[in-house]
Amino acid sequence: MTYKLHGAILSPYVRKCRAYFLEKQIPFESIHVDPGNIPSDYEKLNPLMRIPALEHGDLRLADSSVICQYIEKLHPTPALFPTDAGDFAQALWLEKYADYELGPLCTFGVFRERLIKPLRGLTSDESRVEKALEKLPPLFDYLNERLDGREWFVGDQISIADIAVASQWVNFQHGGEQIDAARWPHLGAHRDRVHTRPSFAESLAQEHALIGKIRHKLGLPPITPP
Ligand SMILES: N[C@@H](CCC(=O)N[C@@H](CS)C(=O)NCC(=O)O)C(=O)O
Repeated sequence: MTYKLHGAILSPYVRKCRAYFLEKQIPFESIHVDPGNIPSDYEKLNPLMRIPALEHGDLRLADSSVICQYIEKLHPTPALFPTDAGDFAQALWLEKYADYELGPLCTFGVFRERLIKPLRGLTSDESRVEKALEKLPPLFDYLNERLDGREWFVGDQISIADIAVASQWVNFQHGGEQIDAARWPHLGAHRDRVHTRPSFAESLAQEHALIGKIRHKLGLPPITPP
């Protein structure tokens, strides 16, 4: 039974699922769904009309966290959720932190405001971007401290926590921003560690090409990834 992942390449939540499949080396099919133009029958896949959604045989699942946990149950190795109860809870916490604290600022506050809105003919509100950028440093401090002396957020191997956090940095970058690695060195090194893994690197190359075209179309300067 094929896994069918519905969504768009630039979504951090779709990227999280994609990286998850790739880390586990599970074949899957990507089906493009534009979140700004979701077909009405998509409701069967996700009643909230958001991406991603997964189809697996007769099963239809919404939400990136749910999708990743489902995959984990069926393909437990390599483990991307720690087995130790405390580590498991920490990984869930950091995934939630990425999705619901970083996401609204990095993806919706910066990336969507600067790129997606103008692409859809809407006016970008730079004051919203500035507000998001003001709120981010304490979040960077927290994550940077958690990484002090560690390669991965939880345990000694990559987990859902690393994937979820690093996925948000991609949208931040697409929006023309970077984590300042001089101020947050552990976070900068962690970002590079995750983004250079094959589970991110291949699609990042495609994303950068697409972002280059979008930024050009919008008259924005090109970005140089770190
Ligand atoms: N918690 C959800 C968030 C999904 C989400 O917000 N997706 C955005 C795209 S990045 C979306 O579909 N937005 C369309 C909308 O809200 O109308 C998940 O992890 O899957």
